[in-house]
Amino acid sequence: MREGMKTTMSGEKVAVELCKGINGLDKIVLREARGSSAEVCLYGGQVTSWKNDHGEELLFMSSKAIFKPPKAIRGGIPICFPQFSSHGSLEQHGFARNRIWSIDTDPPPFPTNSSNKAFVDLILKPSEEDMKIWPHCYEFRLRVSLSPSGDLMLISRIRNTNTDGKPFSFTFAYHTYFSVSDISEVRVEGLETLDYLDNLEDKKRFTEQGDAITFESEVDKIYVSTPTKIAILDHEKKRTFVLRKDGLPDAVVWNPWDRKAKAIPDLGDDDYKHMLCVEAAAVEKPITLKPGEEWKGRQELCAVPSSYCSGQLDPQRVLHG
Ligand code: TA6
Repeated sequence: MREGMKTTMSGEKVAVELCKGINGLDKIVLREARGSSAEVCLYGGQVTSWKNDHGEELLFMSSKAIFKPPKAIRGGIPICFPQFSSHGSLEQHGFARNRIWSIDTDPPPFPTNSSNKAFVDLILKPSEEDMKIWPHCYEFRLRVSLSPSGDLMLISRIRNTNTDGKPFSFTFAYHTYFSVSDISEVRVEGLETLDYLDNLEDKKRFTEQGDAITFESEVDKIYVSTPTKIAILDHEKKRTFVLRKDGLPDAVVWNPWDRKAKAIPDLGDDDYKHMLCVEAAAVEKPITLKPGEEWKGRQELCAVPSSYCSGQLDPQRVLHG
């Protein structure tokens, strides 16, 4: 039996398994024959683990993450909807990550690679409580899939199902926490020379310098109109994460660094050294849907070996390969 694949009594390989996770929270485990896996918690519709075929965890999970509603799980890929950041009556990053999602037993036909069995379709609709704080009807369908080569894909489809003819607008992010060996030896390629809104400077607009981004202190930037591919290079691991995105024009880059990390109760004091958030997002220009209209936002993550010596890795090859 291949490592990582469970088999039923009849010897059938299990690519999708519903089971109990931390604190009894329902989770789905996706497994691929070569050994890669992913876990999706129904609470938050949140990917909480993504492992390669050597069983190495590729996403960061805080050492103090609280797997207990109503607190969002700090790590993996929280979903920020219907708003990114905090303004108005909604809580920071909206409420999708604080809700129990359901398995979608009747998903619309998704164009899918028929050989790929390791996927799950989830759905979130507003409760009566939600309608009080965000008075709109919607169907949020999320497909999480693991490719045979271990790539992780999230496709969100959000449809306005208002019957009162009213459009709604929202902002969105896949708040992805990448696991890195040492933040001071990580580079991000693909955001050079772009404009960004700096959350540490009252969201003032700046232009990024012309070289790869490196990290020596707290960073909290919303890059706008970004390319479809972004690379995150981990020196020590000789590993590059490639993030590909569609329908998500912006990218948020966040590391709290030491002082802010100490101020976040569900983040270990030293956790900042081993995490980097690079978030495919739609923030600068909210998305507006009329009743019946649907928006789709896709992100695909893969982890490739990289020979990381500054300047020796051809970013164009990584980004356009
Ligand atoms: O994505 C960056 C950010 O907006 C930061 O400003 C910081 O607040 C981070 O999200 C974490 O937010 P959370 O609500 O998950 O603690």
